Amino acid sequence: MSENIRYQTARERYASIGIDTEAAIHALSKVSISMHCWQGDDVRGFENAGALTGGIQATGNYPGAATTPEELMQDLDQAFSMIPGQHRVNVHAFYGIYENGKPVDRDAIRPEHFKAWVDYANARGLGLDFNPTFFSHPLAENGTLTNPDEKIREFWINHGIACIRISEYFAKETGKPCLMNIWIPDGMKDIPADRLGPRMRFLDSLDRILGCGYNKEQVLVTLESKVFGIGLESYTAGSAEFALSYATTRGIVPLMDNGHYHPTEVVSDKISSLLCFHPRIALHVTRGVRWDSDHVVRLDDETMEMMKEVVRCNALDRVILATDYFDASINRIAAWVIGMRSVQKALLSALLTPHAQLAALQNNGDFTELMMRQEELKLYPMGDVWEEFCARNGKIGNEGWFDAVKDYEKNVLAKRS
Ligand code: RNT
Ligand code: ZN
Repeated sequence: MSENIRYQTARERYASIGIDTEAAIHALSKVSISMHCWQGDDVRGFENAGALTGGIQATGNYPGAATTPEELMQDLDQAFSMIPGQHRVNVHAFYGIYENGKPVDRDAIRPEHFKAWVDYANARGLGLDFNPTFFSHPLAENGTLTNPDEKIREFWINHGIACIRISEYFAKETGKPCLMNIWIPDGMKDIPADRLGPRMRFLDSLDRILGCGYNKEQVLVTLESKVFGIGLESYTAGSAEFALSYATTRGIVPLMDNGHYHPTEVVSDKISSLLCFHPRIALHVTRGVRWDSDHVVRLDDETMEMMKEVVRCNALDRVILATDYFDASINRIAAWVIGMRSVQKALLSALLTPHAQLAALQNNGDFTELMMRQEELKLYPMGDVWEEFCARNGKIGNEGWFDAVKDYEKNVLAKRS
């Protein structure tokens, strides 16, 4: 039990509205978030780092990006040392580690190219998730799983199957299920002449990937939709309707990235709809500013509302959480830490909300009191509970963590070429 006086006061304060802060801290300790490895190197990967394509962009020139597996893993360690809790690492297929540094092509990647990631994760008790990489490749220029050229489409189908094998390997070696997320950028800059054709090819490609036969308990395949990409403004084959219908009919897990909808649409409103029909859903938590800009996640209204939905739908074990953003304009370690901690703070805020009481007000039509309570709750002492949660996890719960980032920047990042 804690001696911390501020925490004890906060605990009493929350108890007065029926909230058990101990239960909240306990629940938060159990939430594992899949942290995306690609914040550390601006989505470059370990192949020969050509341009980032696929309609996504990491803007900024902050010094110190990781350029080798050793650097990226060292940076991940640094970030995890400031993030409370036990999490997972989300790896993309172009982060394989090859003999003599010579990459094999995407259709030929094998588990052995990812052994270093397994060793990394196992030495730290982390889980591993995986993603086929359908971008930043010469054969992705005219589409991947929708490509009208059957040979190229097959190349990408084989990439998808290779990734399922690697995901199985991750699950087996870590002893934890591996989520494998499929996202393709395929689309059109300008008005298409055929919208159905690419979608039917996408559907067929997905069926062929999933048809390879795999252990569905060990590998959770998710499909991520999108509304548009840079240079792909007019048409996206894997739209929301396509992805959700596909996931529903094939029994895979739908994945919503909150940057992938029209700017006034909110994922917080979509979570409960999907939970009515899907045993599990997955989220990429990001922050779009005017567009799918993948800014670092902050403790903003929508992040809090999304996590509130997860908690009040009693779905912490049904919603699989991952971060997905890439900011190259600030210290990348800090970007990871701020984003992950923001998701956790949003979860804590949700866990410290008397959902049943508020729902009763809604059901009774007491909308005035509902609004009043929702507003008053905002100034409850959540920060004191957060600091306690961090302390119990051996982490600093306030701005104090940033000193280590500055030291690391001076001693490690600044020395990189
Ligand atoms: C792109 C998608 C996708 C990627 C990663 C790198 O808009 O959000 O999830 O960010 O796969
Ligand atoms: Zn995403």
